[in-house]
Amino acid sequence: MQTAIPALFMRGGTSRGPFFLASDLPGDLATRNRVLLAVMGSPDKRQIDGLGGAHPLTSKVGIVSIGSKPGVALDFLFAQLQPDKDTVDTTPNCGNMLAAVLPFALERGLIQAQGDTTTVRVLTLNTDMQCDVTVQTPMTPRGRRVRYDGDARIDGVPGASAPITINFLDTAGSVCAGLLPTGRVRDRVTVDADPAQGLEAFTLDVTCIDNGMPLVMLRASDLGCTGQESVAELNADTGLKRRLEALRLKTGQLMGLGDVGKKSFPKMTLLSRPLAGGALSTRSFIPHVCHDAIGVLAAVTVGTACVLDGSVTEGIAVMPSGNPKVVSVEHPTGEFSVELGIDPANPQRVTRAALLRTARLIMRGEVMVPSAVWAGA
Ligand code: NQM
Repeated sequence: MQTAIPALFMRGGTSRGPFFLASDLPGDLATRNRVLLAVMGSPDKRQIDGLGGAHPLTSKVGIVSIGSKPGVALDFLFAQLQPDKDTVDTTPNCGNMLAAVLPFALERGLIQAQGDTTTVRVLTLNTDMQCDVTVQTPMTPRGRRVRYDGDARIDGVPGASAPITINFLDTAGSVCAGLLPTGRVRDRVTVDADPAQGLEAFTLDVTCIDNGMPLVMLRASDLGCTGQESVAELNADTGLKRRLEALRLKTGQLMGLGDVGKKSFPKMTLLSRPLAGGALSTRSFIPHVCHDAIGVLAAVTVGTACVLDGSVTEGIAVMPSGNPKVVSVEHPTGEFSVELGIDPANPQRVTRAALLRTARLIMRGEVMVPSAVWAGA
C-alpha cells in the first residue's frame, strides 16, 4: 500500500525538487522527515527509489503555506536533503528554490494573480527572512496564468524563461548571530595536522560571513588552486576536499555554529581574480560537492564581502562604482549578478539585495510513499 501526496515538481533557479502544501504533509516533524526521505529516495547515492537527482542541488524540497505574519502573503520552508545521507536540514535558506514559491502558490490557488505581474512578500521560515518576489501573470483565455517562457537567461540553466525578480529585505545573520559571526572581517586560522587523515597543518586567512548564507571565503591560491579548475577536477581532488572539510569544522566553531560535521553549512568559497569582466571568480563547495554555479544567497554574501574593507576579497575583487552596485560573481558555468544597495551613510553596509531568477513547473501530480512510512492524514 502507498500514500499519495499532491506535489508539483519544479525547477527554482539552478535547483529542482518537489513542492508541497504544508497541509498535505504530516504535522509531526519526525514523520514529515521520514516522508521527505522516502519521496526523494534518500539515503542512496543514486536516489533510485525516489525523485532526487543524485546531487545536493536536486535533493531539495519546498513546503509552502499562507503567510503567518501581517504583510506576508506566503510562508516558505526549505528542506535540504542529501543523496547519500538521512538528513533533512531546514536550518539554511535556498534562494534558488525560493524562486519557485510564488509560481507554486499561484498554480495551487493559494493566492490570486494581481495583474500582468504579481508581487508578494514571502517569509522564509528557515531563517525568518522576508523578500518580495515578482512573477509574470499575463491574461490567457483561461484567466491569468504564470508565464514560464521568456527571454531571461540565468547561467547554469539551459535556454531562456520568464524573469522572476527577488528583492531581499534583510539577510544579515541568517543562521549565524550576525553578518560577521567571528566579530572580525578577516581571521587567520590554523588547522592542525591530522596524520590519521593524511592531513598536514596549514594556516590561511578567511572571511567568515553570513548575509543570507553562512560562508567561509578564502583565496584559492592559499590552497594551491588557481580557482579556475573545473567542477569535475575539484570534486575529484580528495586532498583538497579533506583540507576544506578540516577548515570548515574549525571555522564552524569560530562562527558559533558548533560541530558542523553533519550540517550543510557553512559553505566553502574559493576566490580568485575575475576572468570574464566580473567582480571576482568563485568555486563554491556546498559543502562537500562543488556547485556547478553558486547559490543565490551565497552570491549575495560573496558580493557583501566585496564591499567590506579588509575582507579576503581585497586584492582580488574588481568592484563597480556607484550605488546600487551590480556585483557580477563569476562561477563555473558563467556569472551571477547581484544588485546591492549600500547605506549612503555607511559604505560598508549592504541594506538590500536584488537579483534575477527563473523557474518552471516540470510536472504536477501525486508522489507515492509506502504507507509503512506514512499512512496519510
Ligand atoms: O545560497 C546551494 C543553491 C544553493 C543554495 C547550496 C542557494 C542559496 O544553489 O541561496 O540557493 O548552497 O547548497 O540552490
